[in-house]
Amino acid sequence: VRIFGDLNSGNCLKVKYTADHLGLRYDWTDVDITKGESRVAGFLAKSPMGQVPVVEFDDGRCLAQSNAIIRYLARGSSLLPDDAFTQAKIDEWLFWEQNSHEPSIATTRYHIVYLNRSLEEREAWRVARGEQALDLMERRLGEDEWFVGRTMSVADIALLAYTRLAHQGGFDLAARPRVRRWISRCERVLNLQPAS
Ligand SMILES: N[C@@H](CCC(=O)N[C@@H](CS)C(=O)NCC(=O)O)C(=O)O
Repeated sequence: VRIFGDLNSGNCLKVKYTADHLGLRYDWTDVDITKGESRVAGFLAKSPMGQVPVVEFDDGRCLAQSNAIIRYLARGSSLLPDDAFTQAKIDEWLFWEQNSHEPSIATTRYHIVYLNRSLEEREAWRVARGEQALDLMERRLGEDEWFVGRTMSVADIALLAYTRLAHQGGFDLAARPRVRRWISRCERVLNLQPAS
């Protein structure tokens, strides 16, 4: 398979973490979104959504949307148990991540890391929603070590990508020890160095 992505993007890193953990062989093609490379005709032919990540399979079929991709790659592995209700609980977190976590935490980081805005320019409503999302994660991790089930699943990978980079958007995890321990737990399993 070929993965089209940007290694600074958490959405793309979700796909890398999943593929690496599963030991999948893939070619990585860098797409520079700051130069609009995901909006050119050749890329739009692979995904009309015009965003990375996109995965192209050997038979030419393409798949976009990070959480759809990791869910598909993980089928048959411990990252996505077969039980239908367990999968639905994983989907709960995947949808929540896209609706309530990524638009606040990832977008705030995007403004700072990609657009070079200052911390003072952060949008208050996104900051408030991001803080709420992190608080909810802290509460959830008071009950269990993983978001769904007794081992790491794609729900953890989807949430990990931008949570471990949240400080780059000015979010402070100091008062969220369970989230910090969960990040370390995920990093150990995925063999990742702590993010700077
Ligand atoms: N919901 C999508 C979001 C993808 C997304 O926002 N990709 C960004 C990078 S993180 C992108 O390609 N931006 C360039 C653009 O929109 O032109 C997913 O989860 O894959």
